[in-house]
Formats: sequence, C-alpha cells, structure tokens
Amino acid sequence: MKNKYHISRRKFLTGSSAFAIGLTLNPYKLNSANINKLNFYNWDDYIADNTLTKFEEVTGINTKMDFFADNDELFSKLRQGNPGYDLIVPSGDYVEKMISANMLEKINHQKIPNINNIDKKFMDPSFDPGRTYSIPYMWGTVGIGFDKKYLSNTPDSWEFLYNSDKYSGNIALLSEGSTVLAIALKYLGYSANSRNVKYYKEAEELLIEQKKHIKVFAEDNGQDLLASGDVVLAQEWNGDIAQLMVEDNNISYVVPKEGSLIWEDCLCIPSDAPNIENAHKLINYILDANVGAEIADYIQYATPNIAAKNLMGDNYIKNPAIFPNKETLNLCENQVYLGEDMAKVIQDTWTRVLAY
Ligand code: N2P
Repeated sequence: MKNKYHISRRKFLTGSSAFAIGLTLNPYKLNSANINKLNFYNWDDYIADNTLTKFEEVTGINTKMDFFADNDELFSKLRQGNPGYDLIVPSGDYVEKMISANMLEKINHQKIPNINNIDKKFMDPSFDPGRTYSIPYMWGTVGIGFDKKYLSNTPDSWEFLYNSDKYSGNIALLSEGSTVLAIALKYLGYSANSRNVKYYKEAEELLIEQKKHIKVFAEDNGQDLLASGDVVLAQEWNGDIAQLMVEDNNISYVVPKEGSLIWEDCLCIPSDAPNIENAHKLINYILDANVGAEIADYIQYATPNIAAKNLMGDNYIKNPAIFPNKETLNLCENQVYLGEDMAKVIQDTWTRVLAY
C-alpha cells in the first residue's frame, strides 16, 4: 500500500516546517516579557507559511511557534502553569473548559478593530457568550480521509473505522480522546454530547474490540499517513484532508452517514501570557481580510472571516470538504464541553482504551 511518489504538502514544505522546528521553544526559557516577542502555540499546518514573517515585517514582533497535537496536549501543558505562551488555539469545548479553570485572559475587543470582519453569527457562541475570551479562527468537521486508489466505494460509515476488520491495520483514528469517543457515540446512534455513562461504556467496549485493527491514534498527522500510504482510512479534521486534495485527485473526504462533530477553533490568550499586547496585535493581523484569505487558502479550513471569504475563489467556497452542505451539517452536532464530571468519565474511559 506504500505510495512512493506522493509528496505530502507538509513534506513538500519542509523548508517552512524546518524553520518552525528550528524555532521550537524551550518552555523553561519563555517566561520573560519582551516588547518584540510573541510565543504562539498552534496546531501543525494551521497558518500560512508566510504569515508570521510578514507580521514581523509589519510590526517588528518576532513570533516563535510551537505545535500541539490535540486539545488534550494543549490543555495539560497549560494546566501545569503557562510556560510562556501568548497565543493558543483551543477548540470551543476546550475554550469553555479553560474558562472554567481560569486559564484564559480576557480579550480587549477595542484592540482588535478587524473583529468587524468576523461573520456576526460567530460572535455569541454558547461556550463563550459575547466572545470575552476567544476569537473565532476556523471551523470544520471530523470525517474520513481516504485514497480512492485503494477503495472501490466511498467509506460513508464510521463502521469501517470503529467496527470492522475490512481495513485492518490500515486505519488511523485521531489521538484526541474526547473526539474519538464522541464519534463512537454517534456511530452507536447516540448524541455525541450524551451524558449517559452507560453509552460511554459501550463506546469503550467498541473501541477495545476494534483496537487490534487500528494502526495508530494519529497526533495531527493522519493526512501524512494517508499520503504516504501507511493507512488507507484516516479519521481527520476536514482541512487537513482538503490540503492533500489540492495536490492529489485520488484523495477524498467524507462525513459518514451516522453524522459527526462540528468544531470551532479559537484564538485565545492564556493566563499569565508575558506578551498580551503582542497577542492582540497578532489576532488583529490574522483577522485582516487579505491575511485571513492567505491563511484560508493555505490551510483549506473554513474561515468565519467574511471579508477574507469574499476574496476567495469557488474552488474554496464551493468545496464541500471545506464548507459542508446542509444535509451534512444536519447530520452533525456541535462539540460541547460537558462539565468536569463528564470530562472525568471521558478521560477515564479513554485511558482504559489506550491502556488495553
Ligand atoms: C490542523 C488541525 C486543526 C483542526 N492540523 C482541529 N481543530
């Protein structure tokens, strides 16, 4: 199943990745405030390759970027005390979790005039009413990335990943426990946001049974595994697959018929950030129409920035892998934070799945 000739976008862009890796932070050296510095903790492949260089040209602020693989890694890193990050990108459910744990600074909207570019329907989410602590960055779905070279039919059911030996050894699930479990609930016919502990037990049994067929719980690199032929089916965030689809016509993305999750990632300033002013400046820069369009074009995720979206072509706006159609959206549920007690149930369930 190895696909020798394919060069993934990430590998293709080794120059920029190497640049980022070269700047990888030593967290223990981050703590000082510096008028010309900014420490950004982001997902991989989640900003255009030139955004931070251009930001430095315009503002003189040098930004270093580190990467986390999922919300759990981001949360546990910050939970131990902010090692010096100024800007982070949690998903909405984790925004709420971090607000309740006093882990976020308030954002001063006065310092972000480009906030007017954001579609108003994003400005009052239940996880952060009035946007006191978070600014919308991108939104999307979780689905299945697959390579048509190896599949005769579209894998339009989670069954192929959660309850089947058909692609044994060629499956990647995400490493984010809350997401993998929420989708297991969906597959079992329950709400992704259920509070019924019995359903989590069923999901646990399902995953433990299926585990022998799963190659890896991928740490935000499912698209690379798909591109290299290491797996045939990858549970992934849509844009990561849409990035591959730009280069390779054989790659496709589907939201299965049982439905899935809708998430929204946000720009947030963690508590005790040393360079809060600079974080506001980068947020405002990212929300500029042209900058936002460059980022959206590069990362192939759906932007809530209307001014940026208006600059994009049909291959972006009309791409159903990026902007799901109504029927698909109707199958999906927003991923929400269920409170501390359920978070513990979810975490304990996931620990047992991983340990099995
Ligand atoms: C980027 C993944 C970001 C989307 N590689 C997940 N919230």
